[in-house]
Amino acid sequence: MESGAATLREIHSQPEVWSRCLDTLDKLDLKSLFGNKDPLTHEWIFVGCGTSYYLSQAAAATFTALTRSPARAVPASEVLLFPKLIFPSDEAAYFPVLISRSGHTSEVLQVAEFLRLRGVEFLAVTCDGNELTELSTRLLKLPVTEESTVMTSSFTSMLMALQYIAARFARQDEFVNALHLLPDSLAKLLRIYTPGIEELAQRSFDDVAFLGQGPLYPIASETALKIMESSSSYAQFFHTLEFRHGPMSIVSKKVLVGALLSETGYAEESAVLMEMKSLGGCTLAIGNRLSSEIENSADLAIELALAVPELARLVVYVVWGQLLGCCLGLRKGLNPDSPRHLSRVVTLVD
Ligand code: F1P
Repeated sequence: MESGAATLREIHSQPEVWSRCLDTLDKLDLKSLFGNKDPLTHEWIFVGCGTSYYLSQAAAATFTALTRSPARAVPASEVLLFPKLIFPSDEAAYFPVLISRSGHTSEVLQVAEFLRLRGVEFLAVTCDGNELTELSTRLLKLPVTEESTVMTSSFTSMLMALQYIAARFARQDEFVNALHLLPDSLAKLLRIYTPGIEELAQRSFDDVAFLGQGPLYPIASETALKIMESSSSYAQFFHTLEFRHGPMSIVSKKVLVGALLSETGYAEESAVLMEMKSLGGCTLAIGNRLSSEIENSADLAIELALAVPELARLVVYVVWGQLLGCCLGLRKGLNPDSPRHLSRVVTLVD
């Protein structure tokens, strides 16, 4: 198979995959998954590794915003190494959500065993299934199959599913309706902006920094990870306004600064991107509505123009970094389908 073919196919398949997942969710008896684990009475703690950890962060932000009950996200390793930091109280009611595309990642399985030994029920969210499906009676398995090592459609589908659930808890049917608009919107945006991403990937960068605030911070993190994984390039991620506090010293014409611009913080966040452009950086702007100054100054500007709530846009923001990482890897003569040093699942031998 041609280098990167599986990864590119899976990135471009997301409109159809999202439609299929939404159909599955519409038919699900969500109550059977959660019973009395209402976010109003239980602290939901999302747990994952790598891409699935950033997914956890975006899911926790969504739950907190929609249900107005604080939710957290932690890497699986933190539960194993510092359990008292994660579960400080013996009396509090926690509801962990373990997220793993493969359902085979050692750290996640070890967390599942840790919880079972303590009688803590949890929800398992997966695509492939494997051992994780045997460890919990509460299971959300999505109809997503990926061949490639890096997670793309599995990331967006599992995040969308968790957003769907949060909206149901919050009784926000208009949010659920908004999610149903995304497959068609993404298909159109991919037709419009794929050439621009492919062109940007022809340039070589010494460093890449992706910026995001609020629920877009985990999306910026995942974007940088996609670029690291798919192209073996150096990429970093920061809260947008934090970039001024030191990291911006890296900016030059060989540095790409990508900003995932929110609606809430647009004025402050776009000012950072304009400053990085004035320092000579190469800039990529992704936002729902872009001002003319950003449109005219950015090396590539992607305007999503989605008529959906801000939180429902998260999965569309990440697609451009998935594509850019894959195109950068191909331009470097690598094969993003099997990235250097990486395996599809991280298994730790005892
Ligand atoms: C988690 C993970 C991915 C990473 C790579 C190896 O997998 O670390 O985040 O991109 O694919 O596995 P999973 O637990 O979600 O299967």
